[in-house]
Amino acid sequence: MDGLDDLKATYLTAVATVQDEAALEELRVSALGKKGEISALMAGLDKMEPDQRKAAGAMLNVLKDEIDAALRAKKAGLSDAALDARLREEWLDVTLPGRPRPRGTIHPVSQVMEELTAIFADMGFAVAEGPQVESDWYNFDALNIPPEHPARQEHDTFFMHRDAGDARPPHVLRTHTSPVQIRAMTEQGAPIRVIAPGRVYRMDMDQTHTPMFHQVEGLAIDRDISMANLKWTLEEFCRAFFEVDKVELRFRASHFPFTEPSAEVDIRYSNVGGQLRIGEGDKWMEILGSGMVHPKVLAAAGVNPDEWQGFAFGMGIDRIAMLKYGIPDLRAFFESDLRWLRHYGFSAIDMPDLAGGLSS
Ligand code: 2NM
Repeated sequence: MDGLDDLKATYLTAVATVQDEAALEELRVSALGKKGEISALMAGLDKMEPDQRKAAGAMLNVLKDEIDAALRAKKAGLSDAALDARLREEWLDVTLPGRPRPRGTIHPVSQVMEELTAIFADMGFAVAEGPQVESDWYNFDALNIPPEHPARQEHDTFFMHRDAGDARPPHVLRTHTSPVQIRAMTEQGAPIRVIAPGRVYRMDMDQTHTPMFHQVEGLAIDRDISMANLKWTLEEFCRAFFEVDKVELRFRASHFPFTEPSAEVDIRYSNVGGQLRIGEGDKWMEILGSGMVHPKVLAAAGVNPDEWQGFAFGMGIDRIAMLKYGIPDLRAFFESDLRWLRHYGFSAIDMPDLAGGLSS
């Protein structure tokens, strides 16, 4: 076996001068890989006489071990050097000040909308949306409120402009989100379970009313939905929303054009030194309106009232936000006062969900 010393010298020199791990790997393959130089020599042992083979085999093994050891040592050296280089490059000054929290906050109305969406989604309700400028058919007629119905006056409607001589009834700013439910029923048919949260408009402005406010309405239509399902759904919602173990609701017979029978719903609460507590005490507060959807309303939305029935309800979001978060004055909601927003606003980084606690 001539030339082994040369071979050894060549490889050891190459290993010593190689600059990076990729080139080192190439070197390993060309020496010790399956088709490498040393492997080829070892394969040649087969053709030797037994005595020769033994001596040559021993020498080749020594050579192989020496080159292997040199490769490994170099590899360790290169990766140490690479780590040192990274550590020099990727440093972090831990004495720098932390990043400030975002200055903006989530408005209590947005927070409450997210909360109630999470609760109703958990009960199988999808969110439906629709236009804020509505035709009077969707806002009134489809809801069993014909042109001369007194409810049209009670709604204090904002009317859009019509040119003089244009006899068509003007569009309106929607006075409730019910038109969204009519659209959802018309588009999807029955069975259906949706909530419609959003802005609504009525010409009213005092201590407890703003001309724009927020409402959420719910709708569940199937073959045998009853007032019992309505009661359970609303109780379950109130328990989750107000984050109390016990709530008590009281249904009072009432009247809406779009439901029959209709009920206004009160919730039990106490007032201890100005602190309102839901679910205890001897006071009742009206929080929503509800009922079984009127057959005429189902028919207007293309749903056969002989086959389908169900409940609907509506409540004011601003009011339940005030109630839950102890906000005393409704009008401050829409004044964009930064001090108020910082005080009553919510962190933008924790969105409400049922598993994480709604408002924690
Ligand atoms: C309420 C009270 C009772 C209601 C009815 C409907 C619809 F579109 F399905 F007919 N949506 N919401 C409803 C029923 C709203 O708010 C006080």
